[in-house]
Amino acid sequence: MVVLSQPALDHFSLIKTCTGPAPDAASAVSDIEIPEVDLAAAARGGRDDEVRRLVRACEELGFFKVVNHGVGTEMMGRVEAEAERFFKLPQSEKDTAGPPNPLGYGSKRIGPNGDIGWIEYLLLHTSPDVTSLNSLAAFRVAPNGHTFRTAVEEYVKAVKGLACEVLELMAEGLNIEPRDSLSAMLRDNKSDSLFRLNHYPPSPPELQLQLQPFLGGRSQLLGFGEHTDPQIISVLRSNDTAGLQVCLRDGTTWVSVPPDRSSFFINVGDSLQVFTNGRFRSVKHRVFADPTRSRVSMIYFGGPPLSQKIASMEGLMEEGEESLYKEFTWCEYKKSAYKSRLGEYRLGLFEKA
Ligand code: GA4
Repeated sequence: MVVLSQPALDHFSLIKTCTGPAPDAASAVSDIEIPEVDLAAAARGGRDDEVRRLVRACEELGFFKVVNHGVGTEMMGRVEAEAERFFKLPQSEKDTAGPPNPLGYGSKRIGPNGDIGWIEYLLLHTSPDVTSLNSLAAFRVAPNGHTFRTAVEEYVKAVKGLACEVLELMAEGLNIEPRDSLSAMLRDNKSDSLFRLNHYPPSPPELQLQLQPFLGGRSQLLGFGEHTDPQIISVLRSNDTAGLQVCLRDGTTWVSVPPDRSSFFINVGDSLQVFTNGRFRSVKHRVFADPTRSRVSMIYFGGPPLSQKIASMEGLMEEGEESLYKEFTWCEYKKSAYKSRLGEYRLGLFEKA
């Protein structure tokens, strides 16, 4: 029998939290197809079909996959490779780029309110004026700091362009004028957008053995607990390791998302739910770590400037339709999000009675 020392026991009680909900609390189903939007087809003449597909996906699931997007796979690979090199560094070196407050390097602790996951990550701001400040530590520690930083900058630029293209298709589908009403918030120099690199290490067999009583027959640790993203839109790309699950509108059925390293996955965020007065759904999602393989994901969170008013957009309200939400700014929502636990329904505080 393995006897755990005191630091190992502390570590163990922390990790016990990563066992997540009992497997029977919510059933994961994998036979539902993730909707797909083809950007090349949209550019070629199949625009109306793709726009319709996109709107339906945002209404029904708040999540879809984008294929034929034109972002170079080499560029994606470069960020992934540099991120892997960073995450392979000794813990003591990585720790000099943290703890996240909320930006920087983090391990196991997610956000400021006690959420734990089987994960380590780098969280960076993407605005031109602040990137240099908060990203410096991580890029200084990284073996190939300059290359890493350049790869991230190139990638973020490309993926921001993609997010804007998608937001413009959404505006078209919703008949919002002008077409750049949503994308302009990301293009704004003051846009409060983030970039996150996540590494979900495989869960070691010894640990799994110790955690068996808490895993309830499941072989996976919870990497990132269920939550919705507070921003407007999130653009995710991962390596070939599975783990991401999205929740259907019923709030209890989970769908496993088959990984696809050459495509992007789009999440509708809370702010977009409000802009569309609830028509588009902010999608609840979570990630399980794989027992044997590392998962690396990179996510761009497109957010508005801090002073931006988040309210239902005039153009898409039907006659007599009332706004479901009170008025608030992105700054107010962000502050409130950072006071919440990961899995909370954060928009609840801003709903009209
Ligand atoms: C979820 C989406 C993004 O990853 C994130 C997360 C943030 C963090 O990890 O610091 C939060 C989480 C996210 C929502 C509620 C708060 C803030 C952790 C947490 C408990 C970077 C974001 O913007 O909000």
